[in-house]
Amino acid sequence: MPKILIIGACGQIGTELTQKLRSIYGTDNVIASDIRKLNTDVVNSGPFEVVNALDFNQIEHLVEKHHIEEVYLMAALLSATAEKNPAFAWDLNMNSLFHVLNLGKAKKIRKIFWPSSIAVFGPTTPKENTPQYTIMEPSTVYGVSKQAGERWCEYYHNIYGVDVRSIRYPGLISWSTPPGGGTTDYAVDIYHKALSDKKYECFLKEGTRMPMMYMDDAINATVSIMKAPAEQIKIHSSYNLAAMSFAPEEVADEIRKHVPGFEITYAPDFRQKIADSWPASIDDSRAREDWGWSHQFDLASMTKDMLEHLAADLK
Ligand code: AKB
Repeated sequence: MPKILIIGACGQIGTELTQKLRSIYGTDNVIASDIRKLNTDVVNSGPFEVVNALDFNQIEHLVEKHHIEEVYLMAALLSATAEKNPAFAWDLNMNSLFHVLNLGKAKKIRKIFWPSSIAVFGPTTPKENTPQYTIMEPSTVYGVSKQAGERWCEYYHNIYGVDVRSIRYPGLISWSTPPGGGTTDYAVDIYHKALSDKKYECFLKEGTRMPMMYMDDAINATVSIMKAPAEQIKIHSSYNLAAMSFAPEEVADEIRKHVPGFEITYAPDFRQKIADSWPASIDDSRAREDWGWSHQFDLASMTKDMLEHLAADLK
């Protein structure tokens, strides 16, 4: 069993990833860490350490103390928050990555997972069925940091032999963890508001189609790219990954099948410009061919599952 460190374990993906990895590899083999004890489930369900992802010495100390072999670096500022604090977003998103890559280069860890995003694409990228290799001119701080990060991952693999694996996540939707400052967050909020208020004011306008994925699928993809034999990983920047694409009115229509009378209104804000710069759909055939990725949830099955879980939580 590998000894694993998750940095940013209390965030939207980290919370569910921690539980999943603990169920696969054993609680004591998965060390969760974050800047603070932000999530009691994560903190109380196994070993937890407070760590600043910007402090190389702290990360190195944890790696040595727990004999860590694999690191999942989930700490990052997402697209909407990053636009409000560009300097800090660049610092956090890039330097935390360098720290972990440098531990790989020094052979102190064996394998790294680092998340990229559809934000690496920009307004000049083909919008439909966006290919793995295409024009990439991101127009957000977050996208620029993810694209630079991808280049560094590939460089560290090619020059220093670092085993780093990465996925370009679409918008992620989960019933159990709140989103953390992204442009796709409306697709989580809408389900909560459907049950509490029967109406939702969307910060994106009608017709804004974006690639999305249910968290269960995103976690399965993360676990399976990390488990894949090294020779199956042929892309060392980051893999396109897809499950479904929809616009706000399409989720609203699907929700209405379970919550009759649900209403959606639109009040686009600064996030509209970010959404407009991203793809509407993604070609993820390389992930499917190389390491056997396949998704389970579409809009209908995700909506049913989301509403069932959220309704049970309200009782
Ligand atoms: C965001 O909206 O910033 C994220 C992402 C697509 O990477 N969910």
